[in-house]
Amino acid sequence: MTTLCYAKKTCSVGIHVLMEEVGEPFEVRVVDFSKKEQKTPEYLALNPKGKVAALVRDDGSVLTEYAAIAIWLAMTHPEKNLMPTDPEGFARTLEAMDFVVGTVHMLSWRMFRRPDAYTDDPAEQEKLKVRGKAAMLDAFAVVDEQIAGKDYMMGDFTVADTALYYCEYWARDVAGWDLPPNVEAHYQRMLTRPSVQANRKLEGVA
Ligand SMILES: N[C@@H](CCC(=O)N[C@@H](CS)C(=O)NCC(=O)O)C(=O)O
Repeated sequence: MTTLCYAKKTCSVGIHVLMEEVGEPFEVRVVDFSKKEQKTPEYLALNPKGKVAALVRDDGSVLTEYAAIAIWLAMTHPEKNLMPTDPEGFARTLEAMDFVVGTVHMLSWRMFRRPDAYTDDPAEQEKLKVRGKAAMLDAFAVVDEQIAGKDYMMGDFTVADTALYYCEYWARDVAGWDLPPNVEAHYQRMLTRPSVQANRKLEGVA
C-alpha cells in the first residue's frame, strides 16, 4: 500500500488532501519534527533529503518534491481531472502551483518560519521574519488577483488548489494572519471539500 510520509503543519498537508481526492487506499506515516524524526538515519535512508512529503509507492520506490508527487498523482488518476493534459492548460496549472510551492512556501514562509536556517544571529532572524511575512502577503496579493471571479485557481479544481490550501492554512490558522478577500473565499471553498475535512481531522483542527 502507498505510504505518505507526513508531518503536521507542513506542505505534506497539501499532498494528503490530494491523496484523499484520488481516493485510493493509503497509509500515513507521521514524521515527528519535534523529535527531529526527519533527520534520523532510518528516515534519511528512505528520503536522503530529510524532508516531507515523501510517497512510498506500491513498488517500494520513493517519490519526493511537491510538484512531482502532485503531477504523478494527477497523471495516474486521469479520471479525477486534477490537472489539464493539453499543453497550455498543463503549463498554466504548473505555473500556478509552482508559484505557490516555490515562492509563497519556500521563499516567503520559510524566511518567516525558519529564519534559523539562514542565520544564527537573533537580530537578523527577526528581520528575516518581517521580510518573510511581507513577501508572503505580497505573493498572496498576486494570487488574489489571479483568482478573482473564479472558484479555484484555474477555474476548475486542480492540483494547484491543494498547494494554495496548505499555504492558506499556515498563514491563516497557524500564523493568524488575515488573507486577502479572494484568497479567503478560496480557503472557505476548500473547507467544504471532504478531502480537506479529512486532513483537518488528521491535523486535529476539524
Ligand atoms: N522542495 C520540497 C520542499 C519540502 C520541504 O521543505 N518540506 C519541509 C516541510 S514544509 C520539511 O520537510 N522540512 C524539514 C526540515 O527542513 O528539516 C517540496 O517541494 O516538496
